[in-house]
Amino acid sequence: MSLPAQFNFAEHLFALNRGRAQKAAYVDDRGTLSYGQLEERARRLAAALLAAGVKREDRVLLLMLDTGDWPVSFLGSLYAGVVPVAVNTLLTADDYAYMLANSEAKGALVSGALAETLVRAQRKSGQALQALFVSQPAGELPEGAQEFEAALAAQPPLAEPAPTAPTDHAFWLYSSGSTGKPKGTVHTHGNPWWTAELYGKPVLGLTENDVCFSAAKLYFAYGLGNALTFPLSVGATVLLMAERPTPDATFKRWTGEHKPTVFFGAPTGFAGMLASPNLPAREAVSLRMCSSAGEALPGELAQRFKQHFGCEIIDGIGSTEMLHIFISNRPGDIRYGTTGRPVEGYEIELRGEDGRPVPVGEVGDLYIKGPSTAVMYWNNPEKSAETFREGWTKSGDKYSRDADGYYTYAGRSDDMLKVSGIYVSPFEVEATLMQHPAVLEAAVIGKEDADGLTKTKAFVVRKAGQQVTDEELKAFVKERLAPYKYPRFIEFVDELPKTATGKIQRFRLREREMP
Ligand code: 3SK
Repeated sequence: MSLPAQFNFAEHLFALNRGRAQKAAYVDDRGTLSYGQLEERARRLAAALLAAGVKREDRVLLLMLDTGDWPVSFLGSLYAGVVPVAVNTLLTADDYAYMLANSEAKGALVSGALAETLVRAQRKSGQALQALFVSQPAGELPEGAQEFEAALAAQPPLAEPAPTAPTDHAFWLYSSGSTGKPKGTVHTHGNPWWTAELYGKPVLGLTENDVCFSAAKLYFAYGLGNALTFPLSVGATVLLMAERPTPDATFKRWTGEHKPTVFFGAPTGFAGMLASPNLPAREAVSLRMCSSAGEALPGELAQRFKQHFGCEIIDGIGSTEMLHIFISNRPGDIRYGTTGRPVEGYEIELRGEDGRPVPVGEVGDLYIKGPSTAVMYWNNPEKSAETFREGWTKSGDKYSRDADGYYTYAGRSDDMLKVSGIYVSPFEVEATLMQHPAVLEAAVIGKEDADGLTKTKAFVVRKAGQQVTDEELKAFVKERLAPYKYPRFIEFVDELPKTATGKIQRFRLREREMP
């Protein structure tokens, strides 16, 4: 398998689907976008970016809810050789200010509902934007902005794709770490193609008859593969949902007019759905397969799901750095409670503290080698060198492998927590709790719930004579950080366990929480 010297991923997808111009590529809450419309709109968007003064290789922030305008923006940027920086829609103006400055974005593509936050971020960052396109504006347009539809209508479709190479920068996603700022993870035009060839087609076996629906949004590497790269690589149809993937919102799509055949979720979501009184009957849905990633899927959960729907959940692990899944179970070959076996085309090593591979059955640090690896973290040589080592990528997860080659998750190597499939830094939450005037100290750990899924728990020491409730502290964190980062449980304690040198012993708090 190899790619030609000139390869533009957007043009590759458009060319593949030119025979399906009338077929639905995307169905969102507003209507249907056919393959023909997707290409035309994306090429108009490409022309509009260039006309506004954005140049090839410039970055543009893509801050949009999951609607048809998201793939138009992403593919249109790629077509023009402009590099979209796809960002999480749940973050704060401070987060976006950092991302605008770090990426030196020359433009932004934003949903109306998020435009006000973006404008605040732009002011904070001082980053000048040549193009600001607002999709579905909620009110008056910000100064200098164009309405998305008007920007598209004003330009004919760009005639030719940028003559990019497979190794040219195509797009960024941000990856978070336990300390420091998020890292701009740079992917090439070739990388998404590899994820489709190595995983989307051979492992999931997607075809043009599938209707794909991903609870993980398009700005996540997982969602981007599920709801763009894979379905468009086979000519399938994608259902998009702008709202939060609550059980009821998901059930509405499962049982609606365009019933998905393949659903992509995360364990917390599957647990929530199975616990819901509104869980649809097997006959009401058309699911033939589900995929799970983001956190390890407890085997019992997958079995209960299979009993109810008769449909397997294929658990795997991927990363923003590798772009998609590199170890996975296979349809018809599932070992519950494990993440499965390496996806063909990727090499996996588990290394001990001495850097050598560990024997079968022992836990080691997970390293991956494969053709979809990110080029680097932008402008961050130190973190790039820590993660991308001589062709191998350190994932930050610990795993063991059994004699049959199946891999089982054994926790994180760093302090990051994964809550509902999204990374949360305990240090960031602790630092925010300590900004509260009544808080002296705080320590945040992961705590397993009854389904075996990780939730955040904060231990808080109040200042002498000060009062504050757990609900007040939750609200305080929600106001200052992305709302999903707030601690689900708070326990007030008199003191935190510490070493002789005053370091908090989080492991003692974790031990206390063990059943
Ligand atoms: O969380 C995962 O396992 C994952 C899967 C696919 C792509 C990206 C990620 C982080």
